[in-house]
Amino acid sequence: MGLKKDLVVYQVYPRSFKDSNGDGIGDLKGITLKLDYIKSLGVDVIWLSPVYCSPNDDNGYDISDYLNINPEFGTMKDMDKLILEAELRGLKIMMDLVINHTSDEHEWFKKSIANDPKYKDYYIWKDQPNNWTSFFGGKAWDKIGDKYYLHLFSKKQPDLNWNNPDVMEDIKNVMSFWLDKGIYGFRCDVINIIFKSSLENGKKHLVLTGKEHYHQQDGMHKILKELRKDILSKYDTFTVGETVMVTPKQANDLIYPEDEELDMIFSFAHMEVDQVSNKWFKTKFKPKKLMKVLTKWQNEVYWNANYLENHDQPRSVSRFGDDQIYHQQSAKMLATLLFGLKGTPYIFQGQEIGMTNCLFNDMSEFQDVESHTIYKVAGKLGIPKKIRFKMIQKTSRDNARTPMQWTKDGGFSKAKPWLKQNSNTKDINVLDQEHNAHSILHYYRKLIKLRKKYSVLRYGEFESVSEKKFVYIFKRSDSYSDAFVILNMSNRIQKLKETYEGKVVISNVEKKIYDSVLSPYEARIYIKEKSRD
Ligand code: TEU
Ligand code: CA
Repeated sequence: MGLKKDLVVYQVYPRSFKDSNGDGIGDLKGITLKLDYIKSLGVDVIWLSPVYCSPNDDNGYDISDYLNINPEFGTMKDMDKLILEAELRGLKIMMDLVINHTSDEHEWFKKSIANDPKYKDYYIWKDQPNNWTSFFGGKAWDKIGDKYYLHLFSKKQPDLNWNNPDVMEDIKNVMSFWLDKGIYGFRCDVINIIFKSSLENGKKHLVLTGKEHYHQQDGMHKILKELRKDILSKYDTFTVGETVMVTPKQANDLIYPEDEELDMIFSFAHMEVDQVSNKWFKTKFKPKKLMKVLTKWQNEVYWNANYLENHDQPRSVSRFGDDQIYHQQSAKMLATLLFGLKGTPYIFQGQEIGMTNCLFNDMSEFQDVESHTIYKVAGKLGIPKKIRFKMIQKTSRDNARTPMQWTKDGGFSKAKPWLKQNSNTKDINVLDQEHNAHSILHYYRKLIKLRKKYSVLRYGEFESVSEKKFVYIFKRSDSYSDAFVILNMSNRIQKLKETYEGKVVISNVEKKIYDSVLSPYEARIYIKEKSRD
């Protein structure tokens, strides 16, 4: 993977980043307008959530044309311009590749319904449904005419049939088309469930039934190897797979040996530490659980894609920090964690200013198809309205999708945005933080600079030093230096038992002397350079 290990990635959710034409929807020109801002963070790669044509049942994750731009976002010319302008600034662009399913409005699906000989087996059709359930809740099958088709997500997202070699050929063409345009690579959506090895009934689980027939199958490895060999290896590319429910062993199988399948994967284990049986049932966050999972993945996985947020997760400061009294402190502590770990750091838009969950007051304020589906399904299970609404409020993906907070009054759009703007934009926004040297924004910039400066932060081996109830300490080391990352993950003062040598290169609390007392949510990184002879 070589120099790819140096890169820092910034995720843009185009719908909510910047609206350039006043229709309330973020767009490509908006992103181009903000490239200097992205560049100023010090990141190297932009991951764009889908910008292809889509009826937006799942905000672009339901693609109706892989080779064209959603008119709401602009034109192909705007895309070419974005790629060019990014390149001029030394930024690379990675696109979202959604190939488990398409939109039901894709030509392929329309032809499949019409029994067109080439397309009739592009999707997964059955006379009778099996018992599989959808990731968004409810049954995974719907009926058109006298046949049922499989959809592991919404019913407007029919699953492609990866047993059909023509599907493979078409997707290869899609990939080459974008790589030829100068795209750097792909974030591969739910890539470890694309291959269905049988359509038998599955084991019943509380939330998901049937996964043993499509999760992490040998056929998936075969597909990834072929895509790598025939397409990706012809270019200089970067790939990260989104892989659900994987173990460290399964993660390694996808990324090692190098250059056969994916460069790295997003796992979810650390996103499950504050839930009971599934993400809708949250419990009190216990930092120790997070430490344990992170340490395990650091120790066992060859190279991690590290993230605390994305467009599917509630905001990290609201979840693992304190979005009220210790907002700034805890957001910076979490940033230190993200950049302290070994692996590639991913920042989700707004995370760098500590954007928080949003207070939604009514179901009608939510846009996300998953939130609405789960609300209905939970209703059928007899869960009372009030409780269901609370679940959605806390966990809805819309928490991450509210418009980017540029200024005190939003600065995202001249019109009413497609999704409610968080009212705390008056206190949490880019402009204010630009002008404040102590802001979360400046702290992120500083962390990125440090990562570039010290090889130990990029390549250093990881070793967990202490996982106390609230204090996480780990060491990174390479032949030049040792680094100690010290994190108080609580809102109370904590005491350090040991002393640490070296210089405090960054901390979220300014102190004359960094002694054994850790303030609430204090974070420090010590670096001690090794003497060389
Ligand atoms: O997400 C896949 C996924 O399994 C979850 O993260 C999902 O968003 C949800 O939390 C399930 O409970 C990817 C995309 O990131 C997501 O936005 C899409 O909706 C989904 O695939 C389908 O394409
Ligand atoms: Ca717009």
